[in-house]
Amino acid sequence: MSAPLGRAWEWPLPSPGSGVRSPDLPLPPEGSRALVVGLGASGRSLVRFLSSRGLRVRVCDLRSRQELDDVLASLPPGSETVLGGYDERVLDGCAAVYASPGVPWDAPLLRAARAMGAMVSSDVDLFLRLCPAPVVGVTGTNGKTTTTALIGMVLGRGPWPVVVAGNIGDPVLDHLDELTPGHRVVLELSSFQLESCARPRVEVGVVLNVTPDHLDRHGSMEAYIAAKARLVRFLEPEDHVVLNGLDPVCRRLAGETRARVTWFDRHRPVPPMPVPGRHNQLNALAAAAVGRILGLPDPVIESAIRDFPGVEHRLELVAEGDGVRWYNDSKATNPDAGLVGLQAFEGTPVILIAGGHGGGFDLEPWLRAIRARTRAVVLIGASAALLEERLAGHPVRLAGSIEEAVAIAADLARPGDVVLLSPGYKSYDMFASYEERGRRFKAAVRRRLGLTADGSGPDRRRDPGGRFR
Ligand code: UMA
Repeated sequence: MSAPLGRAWEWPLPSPGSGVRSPDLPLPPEGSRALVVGLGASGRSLVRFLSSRGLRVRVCDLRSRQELDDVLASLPPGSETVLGGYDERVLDGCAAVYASPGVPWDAPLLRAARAMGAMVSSDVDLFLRLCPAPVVGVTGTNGKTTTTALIGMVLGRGPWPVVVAGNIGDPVLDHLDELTPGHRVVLELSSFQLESCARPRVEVGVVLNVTPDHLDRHGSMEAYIAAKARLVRFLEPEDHVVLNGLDPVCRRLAGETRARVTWFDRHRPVPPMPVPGRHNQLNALAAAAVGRILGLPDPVIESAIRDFPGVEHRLELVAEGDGVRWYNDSKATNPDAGLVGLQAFEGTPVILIAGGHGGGFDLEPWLRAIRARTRAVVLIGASAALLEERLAGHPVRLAGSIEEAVAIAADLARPGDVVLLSPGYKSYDMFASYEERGRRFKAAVRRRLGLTADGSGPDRRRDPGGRFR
């Protein structure tokens, strides 16, 4: 059965009748013991889901009991915990093992589990097998969160209830019980999540771009591309793949799928994207292409995109004060993302706050843009010394914290400038996540400008001179 364009409500279900995508469900019988590896957002959601299905759940994590203190209280009663590290003994008696995305898919523990015949799966693997609704899966090195949110917004104007989840920060299994065949699901899928799915089949697979990232985890660019390619390889001829014709890896992926290919860069009319940057224009084109595949009329798609408020930590306008606009682009966790962040401010002088954890990248294109487009750079984090050396001759200042970086940037900025946090590196050297980095930046900016913590207005505890009463 194929899905005729324009007849979205007749879009076929993955496995008509059964509501289940795959009969070989990696769930052991009720009463069996299952191990969850990692007690982050996905791990907690796995523990809740597996317990609700009658499994006896053990969860292990490298982090200590003290570090996980607030999380432990929320676990279902009877959950067994092994914290502060683990070895193969945690596998004792386990029929299945479910890994969090941050756990390498070839980790020794998972290899040992496979060798002893246990099922090894993940939250996204389980979800894709059980989800009764059609799924739009979105991947790409950069832009996937914005595009996932945009597609959610566009599909939200259709006749279906829409659920948006996945790498965007909302674990998939938390939504399973609310889904019906009438829903439409939009999932942001990382290379880690795609790698952990036996057959990641979705009804529409979107690949935005593939440039080097997470190479420390995947080992090589080819392995990283292979993980991304899983989103198109398992699709059937009645499915759709939405690809970027401007991206060489995407062009290659077109030859690796049986699904129908739509080149989103060619989508017309160009939708009215309100968030700055050429890359965001491409994200909007991808969302519009998906909207049309599902049968929505162009004016409906355009009005949804026009109303898009943007996504936190992605070129998010934090505040404007003394003629200076402050942007939080903390999600720019690699130099390619740093480059597109800078390119969004063509013709505007930028004070850039950059640096963090990571390595092995080709920095040169980003550094060229930094030299050409910024008036000064404030460097933070583990990469500061390297970046300072590579930017020799360009105005550079060093800061020991994000708060200090904001203070230095405020001194350097002149009316008409943009101050942009777009680090080009991961956050783990100074913060728990890029979200924490972005929130600390926003808080520091708002304090500096005398705004309330949520930025909604002036902080009435301050006098006009900006000092606390
Ligand atoms: N841990 C272990 N052993 C390991 C590795 C990790 O015990 O070998 C433990 C850590 O100590 C920690 C927990 O596992 O307590 C963290 O698990 P996790 O890293 O899988 O993180 P979660 O909180 O479960 O969040 C994951 C995604 N994180 C990663 O892929 C690293 C989140 O994407 C996602 O939003 C969430 O699931 C819900 O689906 C974040 C991300 O950075 C945003 N993604 C990367 C990206 O976008 O580039 C891929």
